[in-house]
Amino acid sequence: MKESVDGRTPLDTNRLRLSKVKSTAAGVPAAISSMNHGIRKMGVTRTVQSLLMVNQKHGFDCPGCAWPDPDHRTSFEFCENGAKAVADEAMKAKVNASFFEHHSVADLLNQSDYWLNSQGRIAQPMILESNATHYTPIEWDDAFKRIASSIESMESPERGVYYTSGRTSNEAAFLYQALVRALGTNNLPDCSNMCHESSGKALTQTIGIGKGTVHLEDFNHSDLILVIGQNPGTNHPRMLTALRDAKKKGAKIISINPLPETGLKRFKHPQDYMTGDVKSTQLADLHVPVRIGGDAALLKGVMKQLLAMDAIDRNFIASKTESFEEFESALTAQNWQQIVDDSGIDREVIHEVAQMCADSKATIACWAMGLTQHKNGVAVIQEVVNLLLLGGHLGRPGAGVCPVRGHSNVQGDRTVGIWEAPSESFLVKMEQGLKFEIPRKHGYDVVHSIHAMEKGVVDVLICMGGNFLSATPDTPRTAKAIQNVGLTVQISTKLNRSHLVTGKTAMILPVLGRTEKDVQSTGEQFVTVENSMGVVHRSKGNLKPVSNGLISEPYLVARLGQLLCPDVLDWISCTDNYDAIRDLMSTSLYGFEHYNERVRKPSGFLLPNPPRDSGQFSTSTGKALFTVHSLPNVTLPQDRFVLMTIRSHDQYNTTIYGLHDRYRGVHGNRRVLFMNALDMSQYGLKTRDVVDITSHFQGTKRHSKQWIIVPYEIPRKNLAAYFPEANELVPLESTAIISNTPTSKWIEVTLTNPADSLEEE
Ligand SMILES: Nc1nc2c(c(=O)[nH]1)N[C@H]1C(S)=C(S)[C@@H](COP(=O)(O)OP(=O)(O)OC[C@H]3O[C@@H](n4cnc5c(=O)[nH]c(N)nc54)[C@H](O)[C@@H]3O)O[C@H]1N2
Ligand SMILES: Nc1nc2c(c(=O)[nH]1)N[C@H]1C(S)=C(S)[C@@H](COP(=O)(O)OP(=O)(O)OC[C@H]3O[C@@H](n4cnc5c(=O)[nH]c(N)nc54)[C@H](O)[C@@H]3O)O[C@H]1N2
Ligand SMILES: [Mo]
Repeated sequence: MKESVDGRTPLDTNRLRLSKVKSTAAGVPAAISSMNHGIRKMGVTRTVQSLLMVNQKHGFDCPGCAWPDPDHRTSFEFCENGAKAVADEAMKAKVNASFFEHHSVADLLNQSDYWLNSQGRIAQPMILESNATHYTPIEWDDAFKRIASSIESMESPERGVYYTSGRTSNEAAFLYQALVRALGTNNLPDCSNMCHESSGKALTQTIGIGKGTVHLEDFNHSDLILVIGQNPGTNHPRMLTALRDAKKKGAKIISINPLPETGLKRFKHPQDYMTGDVKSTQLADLHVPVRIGGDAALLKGVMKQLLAMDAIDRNFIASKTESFEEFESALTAQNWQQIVDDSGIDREVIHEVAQMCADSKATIACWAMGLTQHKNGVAVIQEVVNLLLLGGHLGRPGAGVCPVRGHSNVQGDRTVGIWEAPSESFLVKMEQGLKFEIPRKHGYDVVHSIHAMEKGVVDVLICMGGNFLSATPDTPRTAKAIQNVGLTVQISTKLNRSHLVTGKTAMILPVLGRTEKDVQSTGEQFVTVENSMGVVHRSKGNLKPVSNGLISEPYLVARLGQLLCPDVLDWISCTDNYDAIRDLMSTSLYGFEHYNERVRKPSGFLLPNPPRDSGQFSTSTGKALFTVHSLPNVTLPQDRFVLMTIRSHDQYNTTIYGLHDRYRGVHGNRRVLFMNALDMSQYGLKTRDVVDITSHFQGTKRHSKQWIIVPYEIPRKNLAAYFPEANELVPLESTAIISNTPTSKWIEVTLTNPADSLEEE
């Protein structure tokens, strides 16, 4: 079992090719790569048809990431990796009854994640009966009846768990949470629990809203942009355009990252070649190679220096914030040596950062998983808030916090109710709209759900998208936990490992993707999504669905609702015309008044955001809060390293598009372990040596075999490997304080070479 749950690619060291790390992102290779992916997977016509509609006002929202669209759009409003996401969704539907007839689940488990995804779209609903070796077809009606009867026979509603991944539209997510709450539980874990949960928690406590406060236009008015723990060249390529434009208007950029990520060095917009402009733009003015987990120390250093220089906005602090005195005295007591040791950054560089902060009248701080997936994820983000508060950089044009979201609608899903720990005021409003009583007890998040499955107290797991098994930590253990569940249902577009490691009975229910036409009884529908900056807008697919066997996510939820709780909503007429769902959202959600009307504006509308709109903070005192946190313990025992799990350029989370990581110069193999060359020489390791990794957490060990060493510019004692292959090393109990996010960027490990470990056994 252990060998087959981790999605490994075959360890063939000969297939690994190493090339020079790229210094410029995008450019011609990116344009070629996106066209090639498209044409190979969906043919020329669909490539042109689909790519010209990505992120257009009347087109569909790119399923790639949550980066917003500019008001004045070109006809190429997509990036290389967005194009890959589109091509991947628009692939032919070949995963059908005959596919499953030819491949048993056991056979499929021996295939890599890359192979599974490349088989094409799932064409029809399938069921894996208890003890069966193969999936067999099931009619939609029967599938709904079987699910409803499993849910109805549960002893209590809490024995059902309902996961959501962040591609789900607002309409589908809203109906889904209504159904789950009507069933009597708040068990609504989502991918956000593993992603920006730390950001939401950190910001709600300090500035009164769990979202970013900047708009795309702010980038054009900023003096300084900090990009912390984020790799936009790969994960948010369109952000590079915003950074380039900001640069042209005079902004400075600082990148804070253990790795010198290519996208932050130089950037070339592929479109510029058409206008004869061949120059690339240098992006980061300063790269600060902080140690993994060293950001809190670094930020404290910068703030200590700003205090020493008296480069702070005392008016803002006095009128808009509280708890500054406690903050100031704690920072004064913090010693410099620990700051330098823990961050791995010299005082001169810290001064340089502080000077750039002091010179800026408008600073934006962007971040992503490099901050959130740490034990102190919430605290370190609150240090970012402290830094901005010191200079008054909230509620001012060109300034603010910018957590850069991942999945294209992860922020919207939370706004409309995918939330396992909803606030009282949120539920009161929801009850006003839905007109039924909602339970108050908080539900399971992702990690709690796995614990519950492990304990055997979950009968039904339904996943609205995503890949629960591979995205979550501790893979072999999570696999076992899932196998305790009675029925697991995956609502999916593409084949993944969660279809193969299942509950006693399992179903795959295939749905329409973002790019496809959604026709209901009253005609073609559109859905709505919210981007990373709180803009809500329409998304409408234009491609012919890849199979007649597909239904839409909202309709799927409505069919279940009709069977399980027909009295609470008129489920089916809601989905005849999605305007009815949106009318319901208008009365059930704050800020959604006249939703149908406002969302029809070509660029959508902005949700309320008090810090941005009026410089107000909706905290209990109406002021933004300075917070004090002690530094996390980042000292490593001798011979231990810290491992971060990161994304390659050819993947979308657990979906592996290819085996290359072009910018980092790694080709043909994903089982690589990036290591500092000095550490390699200290431990007698050479390039392409193969090692086994053991992670250590509170006396427990987890093992992962066969990783190929690749020398890389990474701080000493720091290592990096790709997610999801490395997830078997992430301990389920190792989570962030308050947000409970798995610490996927801080895994303490030792390395052994396979020959030694054989001797040990
Ligand atoms: N093409 C593509 N686009 C995507 C995704 C994808 O998989 N593929 N995933 C989407 C999703 S869901 C998300 S959440 C985002 C993720 O976007 P990112 O957060 O950019 O993704 P990661 O690869 O996890 O990269 C984290 C970065 O943090 C750095 N880092 C790690 N530890 C630390 C630390 O302790 N301190 C600092 N300062 N830096 C650190 C790493 O070197 C790396 O550059 O991207 C979204 N967009
Ligand atoms: N070690 C480690 N673990 C991590 C991370 C990390 O950095 N390191 N990152 C975490 C983060 S930030 C996130 S967001 C999670 C991601 O966790 P998930 O969101 O659960 O995972 P994805 O890989 O994005 O899900 C891919 C699957 O979604 C389905 N899918 C795609 N589009 C659609 C659609 O339109 N509708 C439906 N119904 N299904 C669709 C396809 O079947 C595809 O196989 O992983 C987390 N796990
Ligand atoms: Mo994410």
